[in-house]
Amino acid sequence: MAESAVHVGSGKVRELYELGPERLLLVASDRISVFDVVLPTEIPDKGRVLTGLSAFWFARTRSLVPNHLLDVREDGRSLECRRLEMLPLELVVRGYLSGSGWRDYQSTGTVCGHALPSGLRESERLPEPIVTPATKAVSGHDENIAEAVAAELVGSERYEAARDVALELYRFGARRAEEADLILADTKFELGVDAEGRLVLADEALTPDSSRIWPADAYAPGGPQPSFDKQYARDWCEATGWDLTPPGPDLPEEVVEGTHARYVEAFERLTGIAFTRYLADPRVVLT
Ligand code: Q0N
Repeated sequence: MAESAVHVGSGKVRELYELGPERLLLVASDRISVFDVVLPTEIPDKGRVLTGLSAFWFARTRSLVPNHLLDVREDGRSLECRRLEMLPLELVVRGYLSGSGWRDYQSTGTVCGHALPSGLRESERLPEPIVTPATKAVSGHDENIAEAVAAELVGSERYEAARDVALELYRFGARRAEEADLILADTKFELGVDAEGRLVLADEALTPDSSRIWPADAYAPGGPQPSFDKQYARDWCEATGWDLTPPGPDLPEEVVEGTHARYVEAFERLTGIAFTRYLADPRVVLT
């Protein structure tokens, strides 16, 4: 008999359920958000791609940092996880200058207190990856904070350990992405603490939804880069003249199909595993 799962939270594209006092079930839907708005059209298999990628990275980074993954379910879109005490911050690692990092740099010459060389262009590779912590602001949007503020939030020893782990994970993912001719421009991690007081990687890890992934062959600093996974959908939405307020437009079949193909391609290039194998047996990513 299926155990009872009580719904305890929703993200834009994921749902969180409680499996008793010690475990959670993280379910990734096929919803897609574009310009921060969830579209009315779903991308088939998107939730499975993201779940499979997350599980793949959790399995391969266990020696760097323990994580919350307990099991992948047969549906391919659900992860059983250990319940943790979450740190009240997100660790964003940036290897390239993009998004809010680029905006901060343009106005202050720094990103979250990191002094950077002058004259950097948008999307340029940074001399070293940097960690820019953020908190969930009341608006629901993330707010960048200085590392000193993050250290006050969780204690400096805990913050420094979390920062070091995030940097190691980014380097691990960026190396693998490079081997797949992809650029992991930046990525976000969420960490928690287990009952024994150990730092544990949680949430999703190194997925297209928690990262900026760019095709390396089109990389051209000096402007924004196309997103490997969402660019078709973004371009199509923009071309409709949509004002970026909800609801977003419906996606036509060819854009759904093109976006689906990019997600599957990202999965296969990063994992080296055929997506059909994942569908047949999701646990294949754990081995
Ligand atoms: C937790 N969030 C924010 C799902 C993800 N292992 C854990 N233990 C306790 N709490 C959480 C986790 C995890 N992961 C993380 N909320 C609770 C991210 N959510 C947003 C909604 O979708």
